[in-house]
Amino acid sequence: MDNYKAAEKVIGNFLIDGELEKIKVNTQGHINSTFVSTFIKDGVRTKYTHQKINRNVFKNPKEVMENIVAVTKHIEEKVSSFPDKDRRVLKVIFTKDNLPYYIDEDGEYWRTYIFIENVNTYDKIPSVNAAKNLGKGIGNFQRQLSDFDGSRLNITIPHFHDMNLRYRQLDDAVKADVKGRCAQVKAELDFLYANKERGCRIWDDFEKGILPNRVTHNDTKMNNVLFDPVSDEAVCVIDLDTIMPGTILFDTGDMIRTACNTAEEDEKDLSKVSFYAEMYKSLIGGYMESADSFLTKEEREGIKESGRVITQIMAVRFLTDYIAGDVYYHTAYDDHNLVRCRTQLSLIKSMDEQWGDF
Ligand code: ADP
Ligand code: GN1
Ligand code: MG
Repeated sequence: MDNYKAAEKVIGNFLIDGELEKIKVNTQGHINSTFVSTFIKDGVRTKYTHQKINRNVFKNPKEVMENIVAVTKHIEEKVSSFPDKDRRVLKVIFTKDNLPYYIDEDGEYWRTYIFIENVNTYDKIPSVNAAKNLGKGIGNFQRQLSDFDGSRLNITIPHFHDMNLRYRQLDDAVKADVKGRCAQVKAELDFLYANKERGCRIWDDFEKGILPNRVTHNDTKMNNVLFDPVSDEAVCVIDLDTIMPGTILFDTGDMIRTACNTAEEDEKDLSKVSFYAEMYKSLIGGYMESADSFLTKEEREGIKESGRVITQIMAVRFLTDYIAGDVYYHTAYDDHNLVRCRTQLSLIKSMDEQWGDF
């Protein structure tokens, strides 16, 4: 069934008061199908986010929701004294059957959150102040979860940031070459294979226990963070599907990848893509304000490299998906995954040119 029609049908199963006024589509994420509804009750409008969980990516949506319910409850307690506590954590709306998800007639899993209003999301960092606040927000999020028992979490995507696995998936896609796209991406493949060993080090150090195992978000790209439109404070970290045990370097890496790029993730004009050193300094300054108290020496030493490694893993994953025929990420046009991969590679090259300067 068409996703919009399905959304219209499932919304009534959640515990929402009032009359449905409208439903809009949100296309910002690459994974789930997201809709925003507006309800009116006694003249007051309230918005909700409804998402069809991507079952190709999350094999067990029930376990995803168990994690989210547990983690949001934990954070809710941490932010309970804030005057704006309602926008500092995602609020799951349960179904009339008291479940955090609804299964539709096609077997698809849907969930509903309160839509957090009066916030900004960015695909590209707007200011050094926002960069600083993003760092602070991610550090804060890690701190809020520092006393959450990671063994309670379900593994929603096993080996999510395992670079060795991501290269094996690339190898498999290249061998199958189902769309005959490999000939076109020789330069990208050469670069990625030349950088393989360096890219695997963070995962390997995590597996060896050199990097501590903590509860991490694992998808801290900038548009998964909501900012206050006036102060630019990062008020809420969303998209909690991949919360799992990990190293904090997965999170520092993705915030660096997305906030320290002078262009968007899918910029076609590669001359616009470069590593934004000014943003980096501000981002890490902000991050340290929240995280300085708990980081180990090894974690601190790995932060800069984490930006390169997470950019690399995204390049590998985008290219794998391009070669495999665009089966994982949502794409808006034919070469979208290839464009995304090339942007990541340009960013890495720019990091390499500037890395020595700080
Ligand atoms: P995906 O996994 O597909 O990235 P997300 O959970 O990140 O899905 O949601 C996609 C987008 O929807 C986000 O980038 C954000 O703009 C918006 N969004 C999702 N949930 C909320 C919410 N509760 N309040 C406000 N905006 C939200
Ligand atoms: C996906 O869900 P979204 O769009 O926030 C992906 C991340 C990638 C990101 C690249 C579960 O994030 O791992 O970093 O795209 N999420 C999943 O933009 O694969
Ligand atoms: Mg997202």
